[in-house]
Amino acid sequence: MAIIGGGPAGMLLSEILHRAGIESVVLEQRSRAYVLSRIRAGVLEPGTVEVLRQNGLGERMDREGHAHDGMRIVWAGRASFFIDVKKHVGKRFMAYGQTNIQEDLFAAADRRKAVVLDEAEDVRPVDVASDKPHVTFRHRGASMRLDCDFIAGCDGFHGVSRRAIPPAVLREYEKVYPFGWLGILSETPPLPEIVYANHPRGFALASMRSPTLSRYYIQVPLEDNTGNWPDERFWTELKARYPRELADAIVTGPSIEKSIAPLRSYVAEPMRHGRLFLAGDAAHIVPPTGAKGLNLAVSDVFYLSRALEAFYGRGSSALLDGYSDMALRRVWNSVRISWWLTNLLHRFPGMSEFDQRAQEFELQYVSSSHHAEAALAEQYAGMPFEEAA
Ligand code: RFL
Ligand code: PHB
Repeated sequence: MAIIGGGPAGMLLSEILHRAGIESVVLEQRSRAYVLSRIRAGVLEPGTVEVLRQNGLGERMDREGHAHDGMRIVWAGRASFFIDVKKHVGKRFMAYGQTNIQEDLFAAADRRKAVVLDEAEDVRPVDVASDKPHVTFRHRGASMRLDCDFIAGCDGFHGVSRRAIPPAVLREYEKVYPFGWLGILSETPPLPEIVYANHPRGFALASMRSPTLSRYYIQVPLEDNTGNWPDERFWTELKARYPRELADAIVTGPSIEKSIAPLRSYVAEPMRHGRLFLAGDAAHIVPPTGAKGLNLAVSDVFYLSRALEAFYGRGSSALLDGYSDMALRRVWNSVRISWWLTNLLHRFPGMSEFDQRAQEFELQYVSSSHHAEAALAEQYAGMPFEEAA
């Protein structure tokens, strides 16, 4: 297997395949230090936690991660409400940073002496629709060619793999939102729960990485930049979006990371072309509101590795042939709930009084209906993986 991209999708695929006796080479364009410096996801669905545990990656997560029963939503001037995932789904999810998962994956790869070529340049999947695909690239100044049975495109939204699917075959579905999230990481104790806020000043989110590391986000205009947001201004704005008792409980301190991410929904179909299989952000992007991106990368990799194991173990291509459809069913569930939560919780520029009122009453409904809460809890926890059948 050639795996393009050494983010969580590519490294996890390589790990699971190795455990099944299938060898791979990972080609990553950045340095390891750069990959580890990206601060991203923090919330793991129960299914993701299970996949990591089953593949020998659960030890540190279970020690350092923080299990949660649900998440809280607050909105201007009203009482907050708790979406109880544990009660409705019987499972807990986990706050554990993507950076930690990436470290755990590199450590596991080092232990098995995996071939992970970083700073690989000009990586190109070639002849993906033939029986003899290969990948060309440059590494430490040398031109290289990697012949393989299959190519996994795990190179994120800006990667090259998706572009190897001919335009006549590729269908793209996209929605760009008119705002971004400004996120900060700070060495301060977090609030005990993950709390999403809808406020006239805009959306806010309180999350965590560890008992001493907090992650907060606020909605900002797309054209904004971090230079406009010295720490003091960030904390004042964040607190203004939470009710008094929560604002008072937020512990402030210097930020150790600050960045703005645009929000987008995007799906590429199909996720397979010939011997090329896409997984993770290479095939789809969701706005972070549902905390789904990394979890989808893990479910894609779960389906793809299972299909490859069936191919090499039993000579059956049925799961490889069904990979795109099966992965996309789960992808669209997460795309839909992320879009819905984004609409529910943000203030959109140009929102009419009607839109505003409809949003308020939708929040009212979710907070007062057992059925609405159960539906949100089920989707926040993530739909179960499909059987191989
Ligand atoms: P990645 O992580 O982008 O990794 C792709 C890797 O491919 C490399 N690459 C190439 N390599 C070789 N040749 C090329 N031409 C290449 N082009 C790119 C890149 O350097 C990189 O190392 O994709 P992957 O592995 O699919 O993983 C996806 C996740 O990273 C992403 O979905 C999540 O971070 C999204 N996300 C969240 N997901 C969750 O499940 N829960 C969350 O709480 C959550 N919060 C978030 C998020 C993403 C955020 N940002 C900044 C986008 C919060 C934020 C703010
Ligand atoms: C995070 O902790 O980074 C986080 C939590 C929940 C989200 C998105 C990001 O919906």
